Amino acid sequence: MRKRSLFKSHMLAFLLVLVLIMATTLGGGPSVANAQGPQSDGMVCTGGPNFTLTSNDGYIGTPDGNVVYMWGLSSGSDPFQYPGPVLCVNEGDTVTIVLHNTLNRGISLIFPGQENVLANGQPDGPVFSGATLTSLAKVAPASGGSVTYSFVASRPGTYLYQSGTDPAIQVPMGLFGAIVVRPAMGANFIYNRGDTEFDPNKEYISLLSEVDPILSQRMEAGLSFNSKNYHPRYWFVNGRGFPDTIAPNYASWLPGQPYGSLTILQPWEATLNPVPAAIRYLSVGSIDYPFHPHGNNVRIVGRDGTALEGLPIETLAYDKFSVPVGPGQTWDALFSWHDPEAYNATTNPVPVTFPNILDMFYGPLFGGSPYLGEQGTIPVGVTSQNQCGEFYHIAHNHALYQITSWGVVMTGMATYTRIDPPGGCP
Ligand SMILES: [Cu+2]
Repeated sequence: MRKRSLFKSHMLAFLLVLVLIMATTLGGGPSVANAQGPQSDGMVCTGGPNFTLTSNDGYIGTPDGNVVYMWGLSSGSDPFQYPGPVLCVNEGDTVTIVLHNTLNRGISLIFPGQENVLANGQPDGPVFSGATLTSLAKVAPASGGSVTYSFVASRPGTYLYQSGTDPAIQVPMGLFGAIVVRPAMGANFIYNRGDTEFDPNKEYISLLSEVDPILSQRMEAGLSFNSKNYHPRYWFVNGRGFPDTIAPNYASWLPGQPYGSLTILQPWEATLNPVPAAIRYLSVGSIDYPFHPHGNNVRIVGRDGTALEGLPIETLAYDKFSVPVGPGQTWDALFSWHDPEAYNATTNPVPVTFPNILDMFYGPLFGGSPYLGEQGTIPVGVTSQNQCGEFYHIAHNHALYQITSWGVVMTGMATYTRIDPPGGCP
């Protein structure tokens, strides 16, 4: 959870007005400003350790203009959402998750990486009908059934929860989410290690997933589906395809897809901004996603709920250009953006001649200037530049056919990183 100072609240109110003006000017497209709601960017925690997850069906919007039928898990009586909420707990908590099932089939939850999971107070495990495996965990029966799962969150890190019943159907249909276990060392660390410290105001998550719209269509129609025919056409970060990924959390035009993934940073600086952001990568996909953060390497400090360390205190953390997030994996990364050249219009100008502004073509996210924190002249026919001369760069899956949406290119599993000038956007 974030703290907001009074000053920041005022700044947010001002930015909100700015966003509304921008949204009006731009015709209501996705806004990227960090100004909507109590937590417009970053990982949204649902606090525990006692949770109720309710399965619902609903619809998501995709960047090609399609609307796709999905299943999802919501907190308590919240409406349908995709993906499920991020469950945040502390190391050592006894976590209780009551699963309420409103779908017309039995479902269950498994918790990869958690040990000694109980279901209704009894050790959980695979369920058989005769010799046939019917579920990997105790089932909440169709149309109103419940199961209470519990476990002790004994190890800090990033984990998945997902359906353990007919998972080849139920996971791609949307029954999954993330669990974050905070270490005893503090909520500004990923693990109980000093070198996993991050800025708690810059905590991000990229939960990667995919959807086969034919599977969805057949589930909506009550038909069977042969998984041999599985063929995903949509790829998502936190349940959205680009450019919806850069819209704020809880964007009003994405009611079933509450989580954005725009990362907002300021340049690393030794005294003013020395602590990196955290980005937690997870995948429920069917193949590896080679996710490329751009702008800098990330520093990998954990994998699958395990700190990268030797004995006794040696770090095994390492820098990575591209993060190949495999099915079911989680990767914990630290990320800073550096400005080594420190180009400045007066003290350190870029040593090339810029093209004439009349020869340039650019969108509303470009500040019109190559210098961080400066805005150029607005050319004829352009109604706005960006907020304060901030930079944007892409962060995306490098399997480029997966930054599409049923063939529409430059959509799908991609998002942006936003670099504000030092001190933030005024
Ligand atoms: Cu790239």
